[in-house]
Amino acid sequence: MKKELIRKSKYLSLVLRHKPEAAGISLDANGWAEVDTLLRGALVNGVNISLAELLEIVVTNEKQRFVLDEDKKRIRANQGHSVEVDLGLKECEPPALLFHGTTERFSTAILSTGLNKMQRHHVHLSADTETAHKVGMRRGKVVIFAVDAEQMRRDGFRFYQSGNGVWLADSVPAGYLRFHSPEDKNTESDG
Ligand code: HQG
Repeated sequence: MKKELIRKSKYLSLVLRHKPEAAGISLDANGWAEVDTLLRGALVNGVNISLAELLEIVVTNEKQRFVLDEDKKRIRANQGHSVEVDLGLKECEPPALLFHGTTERFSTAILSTGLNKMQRHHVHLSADTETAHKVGMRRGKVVIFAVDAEQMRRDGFRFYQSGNGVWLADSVPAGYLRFHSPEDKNTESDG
């Protein structure tokens, strides 16, 4: 994606996940914003996004962060919110192992209190270590945890999948975590 579009995409993430007020708008209970209102609000706040650019961002975003409704009049973020919205996520059965990438400096805390959702609605997990690695890299030296999703399910924990395929959980207690070393046998991506 072009640099300029990436900048606009980041702004849309900010507005649609965390700070709708940055574009002078509010989201409905399910996280939707009217496209017209959003683009007008963004412009007033100094960010000029054309309708064509917005559509291009939705289609080409490498993580499919945004989705339009059927008549393309409303847009929302698929996941990652800190503002209170109900995405209507359905419970799904995860693969036996899921992964979480983070940074070394958080690992002691994580091993003692488990994975917590922090500012977001859920703990974010992936089915492959490659994605976990990318997520962890954002913060420094990467550490990947393997999550025993199979045992968690048996113990009654719920999992959800966002519209763009991110696995979500309310929390992961430390007992279901172990360090994943690159030599370990992996699922899909390395297999
Ligand atoms: C850590 C991006 C200390 C957790 C990414 C993470 C992802 C703890 C940070 C998506 C902890 C929260 C989500 C504990 C968790 N003690 N630290 N007990 N429990 N943490 O950004 O998973 O580009 O909210 O390990 O690519 O890093 O925005 O979560 O490091 O998919 O679409 O607390 O955000 O996607 O950070 O990233 P985040 P995340 P987008």
